[in-house]
Amino acid sequence: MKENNLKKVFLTALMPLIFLIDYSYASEPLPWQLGLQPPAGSIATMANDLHNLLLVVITAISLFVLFLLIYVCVKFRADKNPNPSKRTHNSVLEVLWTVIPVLILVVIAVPSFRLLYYLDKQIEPDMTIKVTGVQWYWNYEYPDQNLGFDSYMISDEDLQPGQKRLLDVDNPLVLPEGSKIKVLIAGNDVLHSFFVPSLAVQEYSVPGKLNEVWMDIPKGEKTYYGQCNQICGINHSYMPIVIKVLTKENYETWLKKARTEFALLEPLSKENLVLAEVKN
Ligand SMILES: [Cu+2]
Repeated sequence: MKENNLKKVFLTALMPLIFLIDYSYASEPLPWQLGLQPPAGSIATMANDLHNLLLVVITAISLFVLFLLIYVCVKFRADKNPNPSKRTHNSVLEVLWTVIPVLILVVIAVPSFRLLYYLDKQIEPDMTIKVTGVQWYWNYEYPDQNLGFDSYMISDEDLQPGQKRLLDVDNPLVLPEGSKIKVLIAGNDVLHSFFVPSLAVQEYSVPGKLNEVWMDIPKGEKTYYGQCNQICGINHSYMPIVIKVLTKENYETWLKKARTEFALLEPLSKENLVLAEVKN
């Protein structure tokens, strides 16, 4: 009995370690997860670095303000200061508390703008994908291949062993590894949002408007999970995003199969693509 308890304590103590091990490979949210999902690709790496910098800055500022408050409460408490000071200003202090925050903002602004312009820059894409948000699923189109399909979440009753509840879908978006993907995002009915945290990609899907973003897909076969993150109605939480990244060879094999399975009857309207060109 005692031994059993010891075993339990030992295993419980090991639990965080198990999460840590799992965490390093994850591209989806995990129980008890702390921090962001591990970054994949250049965009996510830059976003992660900025997040880590901000975390240091905000922690230092919070601790400093907390220290000042405690210091003031203790040093200038009423029973120690029967005749309170009548001082109204101190020039040196006023200059300091203006200049130092400005310097902090400049330090934050540099990597922040760098990331913003990196996201906005015109890339030479390896391929283009069109994503349409629909109540409540995603539609993916490959304009260059003239194929397209819907991607629905797998409901609880159809879930196979190993599939992730509320995250896995019937037809994931399949992409080749080590590629830059231009993503055109449209909306069919209401606002949705295409959000894949581990790739640091988020763009609104707006009816009547074509948004554009790009994804930097790193090398290696992996599945990235995301979700619609714009409240879009009753089944908002049931339209996950799954991006399955394959090696170039496996992607070609998939493409061959997809061409017969998901071929569009008529060529995809070039209207949207022309729109995107005009925007550029
Ligand atoms: Cu949605």
